Amino acid sequence: MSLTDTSRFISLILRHKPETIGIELDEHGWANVEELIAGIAKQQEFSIEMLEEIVDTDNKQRYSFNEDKTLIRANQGHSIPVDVELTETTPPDVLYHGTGEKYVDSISNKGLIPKSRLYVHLSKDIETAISVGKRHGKPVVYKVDALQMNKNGYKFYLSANGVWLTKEVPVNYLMV
Ligand code: HQG
Repeated sequence: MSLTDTSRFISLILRHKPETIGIELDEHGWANVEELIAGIAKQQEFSIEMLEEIVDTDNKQRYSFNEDKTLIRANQGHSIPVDVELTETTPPDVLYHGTGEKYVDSISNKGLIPKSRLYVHLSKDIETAISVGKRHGKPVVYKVDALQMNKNGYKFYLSANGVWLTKEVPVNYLMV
């Protein structure tokens, strides 16, 4: 497995299914580093050096170690209910959400919902939103009126790796 494939596997473990390798996350989403390495090493060659390289070089900086590197967690993107101690942050006036054309009808009815994840993911620039949208087919980018949402009491969080998160975006704050 390439490091990129292994990084995807780590995403699956740390965001969605730690049970795949028989480990658990704590309430803040932390996995024990030794357990993670031992669990992955049952399926493929794996070491602390490889894990460090993945964390350092990940193109979206998806993972963080704690200070003494005994614990590791994903910075965002979870489907399992963990509290990664996100900081509530005032958003820029406009944020972007990239999606696939196939979801547009449903989004026009229900607005943006987190579906399987804990939050709706928003980007600060259009380019990032386009690449997120491409994961779902022909990309469509919505502009989100974050200024007005924030004024109306919706909370926004900025993850450790720069992804903007909010619980939902009702239709009236969306512009194509
Ligand atoms: C769509 C990647 C129908 C939503 C990215 C999205 C991101 C609706 C899809 C992160 C809907 C869920 C998250 C509604 C929203 N009806 N569809 N009412 N509301 N949707 O993968 O935002 O590489 O769970 O638009 O970079 O695509 O994994 O969310 O298209 O930051 O680190 O439902 O995942 O990061 O898809 O991506 P996802 P996402 P990583």
